[in-house]
Amino acid sequence: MKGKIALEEHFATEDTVADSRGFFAESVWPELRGRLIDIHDNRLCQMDRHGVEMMILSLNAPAIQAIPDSALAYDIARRANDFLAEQVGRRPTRFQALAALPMQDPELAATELTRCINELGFKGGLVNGFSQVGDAETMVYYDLPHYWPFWAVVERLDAPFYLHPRNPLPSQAKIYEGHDWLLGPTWAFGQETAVHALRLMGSGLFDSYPRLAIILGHLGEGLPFSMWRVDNRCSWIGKGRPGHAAKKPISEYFRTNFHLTTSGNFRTQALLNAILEIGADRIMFSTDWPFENVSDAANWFDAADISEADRLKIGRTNAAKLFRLGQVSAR
Ligand code: GRE
Ligand code: ZN
Repeated sequence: MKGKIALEEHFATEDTVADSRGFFAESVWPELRGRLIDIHDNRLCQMDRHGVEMMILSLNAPAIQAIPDSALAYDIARRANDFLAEQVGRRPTRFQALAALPMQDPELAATELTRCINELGFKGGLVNGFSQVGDAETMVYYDLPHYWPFWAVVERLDAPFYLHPRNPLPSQAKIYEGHDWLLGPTWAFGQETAVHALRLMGSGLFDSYPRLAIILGHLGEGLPFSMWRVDNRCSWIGKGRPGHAAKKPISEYFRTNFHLTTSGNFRTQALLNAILEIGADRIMFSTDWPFENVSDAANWFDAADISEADRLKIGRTNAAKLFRLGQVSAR
């Protein structure tokens, strides 16, 4: 399929590139580093070769979220966003941007998101899971009450918010001890991000801010498979046990406030399950470049056994609508 739009597509600056180093063998680091830093060369070739018209770019992980000092997090986020705005300005029909945000301080995060949307023309934000705040051992999740004014700003700006994975802190990763192979995208990323998303759903956040649009990668970090079971456990069978604070069944928020991408999960069985749970209107093509190959994502997606109507929605039009890309798209 030509004209695909992809939105979990990462780059790095010299400030943040080292954060991606530990995930791959040293032998592939030079290649990966090069891919992260590059915007207009190999990346664009890959896009041209595999029918990706546009990438909506975001910073690598965990980057800003792993900087406990709020002022420094703000500074590095601003520098990354300014750099990204410049790159997008060179080829606005091929690249658009999601903002990196200093979530350590919800007010600064709101200020930076507002600047990125209103002044730099960004299309939303992408945040790498919980933030370390004040010291390296503190984890803060965004369902907490002091984040709600931030969410009010996100809703007012109509800005889609991508909740991207990061690893749990080593002190919280006892379950993976002796099994480092489970860290990162293999398993720990999905587990960490799914729980964070469930915390948002169960907090009642979406009762107060019903127009929020949260995006999850990797076909939903396992959540489509488990939504019925979560609801079932929270209904009659869970009576008398601690309940969540939200008004509706959890799956209603999932179907109403969430969108998924195919990033790093190029499996038709998983896609069909996601279509059945959340609908083809809420799924968008993505690759997860440079950690995954554009060729793998595109070759799978272009031939996947779905209807051509769904391929067009998932490959292009859902993203064009959600991010209001009409005015920047080449066609
Ligand atoms: C990512 O998508 O951010 C990512 C990493 C590290 C390894 C794989 C991966 O940050 O997909
Ligand atoms: Zn990613």
